[in-house]
Amino acid sequence: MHQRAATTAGTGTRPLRWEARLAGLVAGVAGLAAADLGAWLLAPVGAPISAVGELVIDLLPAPLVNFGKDTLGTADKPVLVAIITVAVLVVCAFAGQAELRRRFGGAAVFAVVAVLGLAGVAARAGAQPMAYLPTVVGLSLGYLLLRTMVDRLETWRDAAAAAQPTSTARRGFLRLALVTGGLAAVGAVAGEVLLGAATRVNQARLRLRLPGAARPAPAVPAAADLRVPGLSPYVTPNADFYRIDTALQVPVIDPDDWSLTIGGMVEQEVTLSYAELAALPLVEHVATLTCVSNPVGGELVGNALWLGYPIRDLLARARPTAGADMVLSTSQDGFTAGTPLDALTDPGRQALLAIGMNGEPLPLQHGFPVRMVVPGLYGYVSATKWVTELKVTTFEADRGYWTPLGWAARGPIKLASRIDVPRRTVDAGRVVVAGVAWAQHTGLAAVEVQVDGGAWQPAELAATTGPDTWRQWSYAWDATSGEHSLTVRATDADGTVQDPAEAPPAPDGASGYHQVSVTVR
Ligand SMILES: Nc1nc2c(c(=O)[nH]1)N[C@H]1C(S)=C(S)[C@@H](COP(=O)(O)O)O[C@H]1N2
Ligand SMILES: [Mo]
Repeated sequence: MHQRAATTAGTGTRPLRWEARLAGLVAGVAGLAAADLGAWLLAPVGAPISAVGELVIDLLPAPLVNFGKDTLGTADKPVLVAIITVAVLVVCAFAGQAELRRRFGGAAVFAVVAVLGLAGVAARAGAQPMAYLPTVVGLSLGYLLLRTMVDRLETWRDAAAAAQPTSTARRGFLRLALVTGGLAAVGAVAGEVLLGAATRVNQARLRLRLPGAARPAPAVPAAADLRVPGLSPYVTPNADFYRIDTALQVPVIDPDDWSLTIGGMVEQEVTLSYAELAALPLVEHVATLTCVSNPVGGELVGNALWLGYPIRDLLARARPTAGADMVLSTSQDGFTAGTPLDALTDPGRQALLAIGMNGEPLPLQHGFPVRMVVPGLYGYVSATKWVTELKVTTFEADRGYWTPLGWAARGPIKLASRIDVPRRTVDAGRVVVAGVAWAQHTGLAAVEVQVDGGAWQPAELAATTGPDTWRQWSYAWDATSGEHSLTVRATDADGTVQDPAEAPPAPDGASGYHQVSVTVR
């Protein structure tokens, strides 16, 4: 460094050390901002600084952690995060200097920072592959910015070395550094705020204790699960439950801030807070949700135990007026669904304002803190997540989000069946063919399997909790070697046989039989 200073001084220039540090600092802030925003978008567990903070807490000796708690109280975490942030930015400033000294010198420093960040993320419970992306993207972006700024610094240095005017190069660098720095600072603040809210609500969710049900669902019969490898479980775990929504970013709603209003064509407007909802006598109900976009044989269907309050009881308080035939539910993010009023007031249908899913508060992406679940109707006309408003109205006056986009105003779920196993190659002999079939709210009477276009053979139907869920089915097939096709069809409890006519999902749900080709060895 002294040598460089001496030689550059000899050519009448300065080493630009502070400028390089500034570039490193700006690049570091930009990288952290990108990582935070990325984490907010993709996976909050992927936020590198707080992940490293947790790792540090884990690694610190307990007395030191307790000392921090005693002296700083609840400020211990923010203080730790601030220390780590400052440390990272100091290292980034040094990376700027290293990059100016030698190309990729800064990249090496950034790589070390990235490895630390990734180690923090890896140490976090439940870090999915997606969680590593924010750190990688953030630091890569940071390095690209650093390289761009150092390019300008080199132009400046070269101009100085050649005893040429440096003012243009200097201005070029400073403008770039200031603009980038300003944007990075705004991004960093935005990232902090958004991520902070997401994390806070996540923690509020984790602290929530679901109230017990006044009317618990009967235990799921063991015979509902045939336990065939590869067959969808009767109850879909939350982590595997399909997700469909129009939200670019999952709405983050603190239960304390949530309320629902029921208005429109009602005699009495009703408002409900989360605490009031949770204190009502709740019911449990197992129901299978299906997306209208699910293609024949598709995966956009899942079964869960829901905990909630019957919507009909809330509507009874509001007293819909004559002529109303639809409830337009609105989500905090603006999504709307139009549900037939009679499906919601029907005493025989458990349409719920749900707060629990499989024994947990709703996961954020499945509508936390409150969503609707209406057995028998596709999600787009019934299952509003993050619901904040119910407007009693008419199909004539109002339309749900998807209807103007070409989807049917009413969306009863179509009778359907799916083959889960086998899907490809099997050994000759006795092969278990198995899958799921659903006719929500009507119930199933039979499932049949056809091999190579032959006669329809009855499959065995597994048990269920009621007509609102799918059912597993299985069929023992004596497979002979060669190529075969397997087809499935269901019959509902009313005796209606599944529609063989192939239709695409739009406008009101796919139809046709699911068929798979299997190679038998
Ligand atoms: N707020 C909101 N709620 C929504 C949607 C949406 O886009 N936004 N999509 C609906 C659709 S199309 C379906 S199929 C279900 C899916 O619920 P899930 O993501 O919990 O599986 O949610 C419904 N509720
Ligand atoms: Mo859907």
